[in-house]
Amino acid sequence: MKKTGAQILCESLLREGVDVIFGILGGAILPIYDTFSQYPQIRRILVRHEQAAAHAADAYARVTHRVGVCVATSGPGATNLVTGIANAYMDSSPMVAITAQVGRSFIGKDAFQETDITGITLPITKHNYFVSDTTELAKTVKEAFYIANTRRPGPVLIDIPKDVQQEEVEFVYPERVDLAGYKFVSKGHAVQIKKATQLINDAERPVILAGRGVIISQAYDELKELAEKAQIPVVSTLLGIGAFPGNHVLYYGMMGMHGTACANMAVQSADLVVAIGMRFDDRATGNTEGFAPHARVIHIDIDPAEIGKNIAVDVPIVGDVRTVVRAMNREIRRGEHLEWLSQLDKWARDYASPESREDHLLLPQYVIRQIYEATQGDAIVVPGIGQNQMWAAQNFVYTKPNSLISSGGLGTMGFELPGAMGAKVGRPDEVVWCVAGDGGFQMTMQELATIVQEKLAIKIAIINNGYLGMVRQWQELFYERRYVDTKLWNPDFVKVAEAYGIPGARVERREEVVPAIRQAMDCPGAFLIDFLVEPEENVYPMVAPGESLGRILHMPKPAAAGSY
Ligand SMILES: Cc1ncc(C[n+]2csc(CCOP(=O)(O)OP(=O)(O)O)c2C)c(N)n1
Ligand SMILES: [Mg+2]
Repeated sequence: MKKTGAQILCESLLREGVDVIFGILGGAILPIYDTFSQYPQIRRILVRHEQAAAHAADAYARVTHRVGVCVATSGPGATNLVTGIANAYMDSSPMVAITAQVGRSFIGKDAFQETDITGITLPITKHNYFVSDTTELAKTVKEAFYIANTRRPGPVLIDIPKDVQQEEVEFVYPERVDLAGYKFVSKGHAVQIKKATQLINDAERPVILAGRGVIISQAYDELKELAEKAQIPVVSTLLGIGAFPGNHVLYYGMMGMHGTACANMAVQSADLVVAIGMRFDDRATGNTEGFAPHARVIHIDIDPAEIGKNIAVDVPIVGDVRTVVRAMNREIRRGEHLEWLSQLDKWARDYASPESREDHLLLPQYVIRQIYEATQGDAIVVPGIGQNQMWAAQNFVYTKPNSLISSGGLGTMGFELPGAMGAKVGRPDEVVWCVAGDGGFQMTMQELATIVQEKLAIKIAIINNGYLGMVRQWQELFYERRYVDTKLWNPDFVKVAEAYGIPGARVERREEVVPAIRQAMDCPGAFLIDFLVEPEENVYPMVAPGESLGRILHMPKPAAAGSY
């Protein structure tokens, strides 16, 4: 049967199981949007800026493990997606971005709103397509979805000229994809698995580094079995938070620049590092020269390009984390490591966070802690970038799998609000808390309109320190307190929310924190709380950039009894 390119796209999306798209339209994409009206099965979320469409699709993908779809018109619409696509690429999030292009006869003529978006996004997409032949469109969509969500997930862009959207051709949806050269192994090499299990069985001070790969492959049970059976302590990267229960006795927190002192000391003292689905990002490893100096390294990752990229590896295993760890568990002996674990427990006690230093102050750590207490961890937290993000990572206990959705690799301010939108659309039954920076919030706060229009009951906590806080912290520590352009004038965020029809509260004192969080939770719809926190509070512990993990700056004092 003959169909237009726009219909073929919609039919193909349906066959890929797409039930929601995030986007905003324009001239070149009008045929597609016009056709969307015939497909009410596909929910359209009308955003206010394309960056938000990409972040929302990205977060939707992270919470559902399905491909998130964003749509933009040609030219500025497409270029506005770029940051969001790069964000998804850095954090291995499966996404398909659909952009419109000017008609084929206009290409190369600097036509109105013509941009070479496939050229622009080449380094930040897993793959991209320019559809020059309408008969190729169905096959292209099939491949795009396959590529986006197999092997190491990532964004794929499809650029569709306006006249391709309008042209009628025969529609046949391919049954399968046939991509020569796109191969991957899930199983992991048996000999390597054997070597790894031997190292684990023989280790005295092993530590597991859990990354986002554990979450992507949903290897929660397998990781737990490995850790429990062999009694191996687990630390995680920022994006690995939620791979292992945050309240488990074997969990020692996040490693890296703002990781717990205990986690970093564990890595530095270990005789075996078992890195699972993580890529040794510099924020996680510190200076690679001094990284885990006494340890052999096992690295399990689906992407062979990650092996040996930043850290020399003794036993590489390329494969799907879940499949590999499952195979390893069959050969792992029961272990004990009593001495090692009691050493870690001692470090955890001695270097616990001294958040309670001054009880009368409104400290950001306290705010996050109270959000945790109020939700009991039964929530998805979507922070921004900077101090708020680190406090959200450190002070909320992520007991549920995949409950922290954060921009890690790109560190994109403004991710928080659209990210929370995508999370809520993907998991409508979950409580979603957006923990925003006052700076980052202003980068995408136009999306309050989308939240209202789409009736998304998101709870927003602005950690308002009046600063681009993390940058200010670096100025304080490394630029002799020269606060160049980090002080922010802010609007009254409660009034901003009110203008959009969202109720809110301003919190200036510690006693007001809990009642405000309660009020937000009791409110059936969206709610915004503006927490005016201590302006110059810093994130500790900290490993200064360029230092190795063992050199923990401002190691906090041992916690006073009865903190919080
Ligand atoms: C789009 C973007 N621009 C600039 C930066 C650099 N940057 C990192 S953290 C930060 C400050 C963030 O301020 P705010 O959102 O208020 O969060 P806070 O650190 O105060 O919690 C900046 C400017 C960034 N990460 N992203
Ligand atoms: Mg701030």
